[in-house]
Amino acid sequence: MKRSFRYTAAATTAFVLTASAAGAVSFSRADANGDGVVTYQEAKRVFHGMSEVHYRKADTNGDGVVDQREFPLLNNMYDMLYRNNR
Ligand SMILES: [Ca+2]
Ligand SMILES: [Ca+2]
Repeated sequence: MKRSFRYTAAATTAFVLTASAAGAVSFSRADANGDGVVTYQEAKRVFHGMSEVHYRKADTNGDGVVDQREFPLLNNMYDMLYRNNR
């Protein structure tokens, strides 16, 4: 039932809309320990092969971690730089 699953997922995460629709990773999935920020270590687990340089670019306020507001950037970055390069 792939189709109904996709519909439900899209409905629940509709507010995260800035991340591109295809294959976007949810913030809660990326934040493995649930502390509200995604460290580079956590990011690597869901964005396979992402370099730290690119991770840092998504950290727009420069505090060293990616929070929920910055997370769509990380998603988009991964989509643009890694998913299209297959
Ligand atoms: Ca975390
Ligand atoms: Ca940050």
